[in-house]
Amino acid sequence: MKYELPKLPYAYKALEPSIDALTVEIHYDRHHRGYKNKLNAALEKHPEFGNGKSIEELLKDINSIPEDIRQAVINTGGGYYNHNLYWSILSPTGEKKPTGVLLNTIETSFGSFEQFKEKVMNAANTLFGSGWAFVVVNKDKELEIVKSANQNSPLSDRKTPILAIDVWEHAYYLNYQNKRPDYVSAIWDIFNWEEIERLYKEAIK
Ligand code: MN3
Repeated sequence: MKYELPKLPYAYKALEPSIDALTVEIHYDRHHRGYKNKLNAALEKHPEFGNGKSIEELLKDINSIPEDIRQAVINTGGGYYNHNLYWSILSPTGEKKPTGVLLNTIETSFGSFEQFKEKVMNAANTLFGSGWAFVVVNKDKELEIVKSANQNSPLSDRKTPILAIDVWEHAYYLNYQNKRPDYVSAIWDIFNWEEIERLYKEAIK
């Protein structure tokens, strides 16, 4: 069984003006598809590890992956999973803010939604090089903001990501060039808080 590219749940241009259509197309159709293809290729050497396991299971138990393909799975499996998450938590029609239980937890943990937003943006803007800023649920079921280099997945650290900002240059460079903070700021207009809250509730079960 091979991992498949999830269908993008909106048109390439749907995330404009926060993310332009060409960036979404190249990011999804070349980068995301590329990770998926390379993950499947790496697992051909040890088919038993891809067989029937979800990508989440694979990344959570990364040390069980044979050493000769482990780094490839960290890179390409992480890339595949992180992008699945990224597209799923973006939406052209989202609310501007979370509601309900997630908003309550954010306010309790970070003081206010604005302070939370500030901290997430700071993580995304200060990550050196290529990587991600994530909001995760840790093993104590608390919210945490983490920076992650390359395609390393928080799942391999026993943390469940519920929100992700890709800060590799391929995620913004066509439109924003070197102005990463402008992209990091604009993405707040297109977060899919309904889906992020669903992931939160799933993670604290
Ligand atoms: Mn990317």
